[in-house]
Amino acid sequence: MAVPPTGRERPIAAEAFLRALADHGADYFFCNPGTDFPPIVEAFARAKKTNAKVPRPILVPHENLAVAMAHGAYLMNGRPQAVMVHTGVGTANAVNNLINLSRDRVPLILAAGRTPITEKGSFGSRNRPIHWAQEMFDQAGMLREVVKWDYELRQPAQTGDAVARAVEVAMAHPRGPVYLLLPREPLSAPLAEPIAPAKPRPQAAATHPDPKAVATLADWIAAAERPLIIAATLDADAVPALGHLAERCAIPVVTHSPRNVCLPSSHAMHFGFEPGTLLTDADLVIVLETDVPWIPHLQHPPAGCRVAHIGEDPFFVRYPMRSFPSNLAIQAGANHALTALSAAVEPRLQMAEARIAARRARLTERMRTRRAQLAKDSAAGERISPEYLSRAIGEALGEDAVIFNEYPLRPDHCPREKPGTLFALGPAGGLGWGFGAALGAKLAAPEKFIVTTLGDGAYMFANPTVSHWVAGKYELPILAIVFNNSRYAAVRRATMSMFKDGAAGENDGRGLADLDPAPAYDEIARAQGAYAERVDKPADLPDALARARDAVVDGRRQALLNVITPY
Ligand SMILES: Cc1ncc(C[n+]2csc(CCOP(=O)(O)OP(=O)(O)O)c2C)c(N)n1
Repeated sequence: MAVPPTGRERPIAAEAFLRALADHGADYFFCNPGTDFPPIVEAFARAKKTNAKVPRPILVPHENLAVAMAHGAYLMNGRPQAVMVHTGVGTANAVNNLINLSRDRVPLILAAGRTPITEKGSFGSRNRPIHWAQEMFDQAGMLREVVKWDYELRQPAQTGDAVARAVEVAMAHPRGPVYLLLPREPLSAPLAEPIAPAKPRPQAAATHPDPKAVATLADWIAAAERPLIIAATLDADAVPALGHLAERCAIPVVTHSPRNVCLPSSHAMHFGFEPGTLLTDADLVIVLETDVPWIPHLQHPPAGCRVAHIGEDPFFVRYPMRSFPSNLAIQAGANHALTALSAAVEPRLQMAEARIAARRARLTERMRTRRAQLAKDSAAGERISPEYLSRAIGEALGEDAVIFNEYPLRPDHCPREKPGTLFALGPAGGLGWGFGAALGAKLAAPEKFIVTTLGDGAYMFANPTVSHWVAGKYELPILAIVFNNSRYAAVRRATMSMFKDGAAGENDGRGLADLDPAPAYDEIARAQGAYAERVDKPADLPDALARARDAVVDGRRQALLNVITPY
């Protein structure tokens, strides 16, 4: 049977699926197909003939990269994203970045085929040996912990409702991925009714804070001698609100494990990325959208210091263990919370102006020292240091470049003034994210100059052949900068932190961290059509960065710099 028994005059469920995704705002359909996809292929082919509204299909020959691309696209357009993969095996390949997206609260509809249910007798019944071995007792079981919802389509007529429900749950705050299983039989079944356009369901706005809790925190701010704000990730609309509160009350802000621009680098209260003595001397710490404000094993606020947590989920309820001290929790969108806090604190500041002025003077001095130290740390040396490379990137690429950093960029040395110009690997740290996220961002925001900074390890995790192929195929000119130290420095650091004096330390902690001999990453990229250079000397770096930028921005070519930076 080549076509459903009813023929082509009736739509099949796969057409309703694609149409519903498009109606609910998914612009792209990132996918890596298999034998579960024929109804999808048929639906796209029919849509082409009839001009039906469907997302743009983007074939990505590795699932992990497809999920990373969806993340990058979401960061640019804020809309729900769709990825579809092949049964359980494709799902398994997607789980690493799915964990990243889950912790980063990305509304992804991850769909997967399911091996045909029937062994014979139905349109779509099993017709390959793999259809037996690929069946799982609980395909969603492998990712249920990291999705908010999972569902298997059983009735073709329910397709539109299943997509609507998936999107509704994914977009509800805190956002996150959902999983929809699509067996071949219902997906290829004809529908009794024509496909009706779907109306996106209303989304709830971010919550407002409890006024009583805001008043309490405003009292604490007005009374504090050494307050500190720690932030990790903020929506762009909350950045000015944080800037205002920090400036008005002279509260230093530290971005611990930064995942986006929480405050412009030049802000007078931007005190970098390590809490240090600002934390250990504090009498009030405001933890703003931060899962890990400090590392308790290494440092902590002093006894008696008040700690307040603010966020849409200030308790990080899906983290199995998390025990930071807390005297107050405010569950709210960051923008609403900060705006309310600024308004509440203002009338309380009259009594505190002298204290604030003295603190501001102290902090201004501290900032002077900090900036002088940063300039020293990023000065050119005999070899390219990651600090020097980070500064050169910031200077060469301009303030509008959007950087996706998978670890190596030193944010202290690469100033970012505008919200939305730096994104970093999420808190779960699953490698193989940055290149894909940058490609997805370029797809969704073709007018932007998109850059990814990767360790050589992270570059290999990205499936470079797939990444360069996608960049070429879909004409996504982005710049990849590889911080090539021929090692997993993070693994070596971890070893040294525990066994510096052990046998592993005798080898400088290099066991299982050595990536020598480093492949010629520039040649690999060139073979796939990229503009590429290897850079060894500090003096050559600014011009090499400028040439690569021109290749991307003017030449509209993908580019890669293989920068040799021992660390
Ligand atoms: C999927 C996955 N596997 C392993 C790790 C553990 N890991 C964390 S950092 C790292 C090394 C990264 O190397 P590279 O990108 O070269 O950066 P460097 O550490 O040298 O700065 C590894 C293997 C991980 N985070 N994710």
